Amino acid sequence: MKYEILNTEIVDSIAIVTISRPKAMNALNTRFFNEMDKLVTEISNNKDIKVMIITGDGKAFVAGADIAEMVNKNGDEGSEFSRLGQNTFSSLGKMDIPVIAAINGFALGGGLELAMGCDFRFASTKSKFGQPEVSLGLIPGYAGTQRLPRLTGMGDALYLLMTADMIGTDEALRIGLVQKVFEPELLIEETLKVAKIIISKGSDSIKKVKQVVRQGMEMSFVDGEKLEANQFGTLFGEGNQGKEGMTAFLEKRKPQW
Ligand code: CO8
Repeated sequence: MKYEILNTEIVDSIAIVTISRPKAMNALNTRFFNEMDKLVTEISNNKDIKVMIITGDGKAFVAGADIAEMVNKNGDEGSEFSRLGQNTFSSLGKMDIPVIAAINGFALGGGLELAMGCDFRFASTKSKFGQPEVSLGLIPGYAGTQRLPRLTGMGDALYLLMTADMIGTDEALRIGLVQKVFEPELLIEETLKVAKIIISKGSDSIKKVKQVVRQGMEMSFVDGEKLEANQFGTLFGEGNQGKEGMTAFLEKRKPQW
């Protein structure tokens, strides 16, 4: 597939994916979802790529689902479009590598839902966040009703979902929606720095942290503990990264992963 909306640049084993439909504020259409599905498969199959960063072109990260594409859909088509986006955003959480949102501007509706599907979020000081669906007579359809309360707690989530309030970075930091904020010109540079720190760690540990946290969020605490203990054990023993990491510490040298 030829990518029209997604531009990918590889920098030091890091895929920087830029959503580029700036005239429509990078609004998410069917083409975007088809491209993102293909790209997730490609990146997952490329063992040289260790981190994926998603950002936007222009003054928006993503200003939501494409309203012009949605307006004439019937109920079944609306549900289908919802499931398409839910599956695409869930696939980011199933990738072995970390996926970081570098939010460069408006992250509204489906745009905030995309960012919430990533493992964590950095933002430029110019960013604005919101779930404006109720202003359109809609509700979020790409799992925003599920991810937002899990990230911020129910009160802040219901406040944002019911009021359609558009918040800035101070408030987004306060409620835990984003983890770090940078000046716009430093956003990608600083995100790359963090990506490189992650790459310097044991890759098996990073993969398992993601799996155990994400799967654990879907199960009971006790089942999550069992999952953790099982996965913890897989890192021990000859040939495993835990063995090398601990041995390197005791030998006062850097681990050779
Ligand atoms: N869809 C389609 N086009 C859009 C969208 C969008 N979400 N957002 C902006 N655009 C277009 C505008 O229509 C405009 O096009 P044109 O130049 O042809 O008139 C162009 O982008 C530039 O936008 P503005 O002129 O409005 O730019 P401003 O700087 O004045 O405002 C805003 C920027 C604040 C981002 C404003 O564009 C805005 O409010 N956009 C809509 C935000 C919104 O409501 N998003 C939620 C959409 S609904 C959603 O995401 C639901 C997700 C779940 C779907 C489930 C599937 C069924």
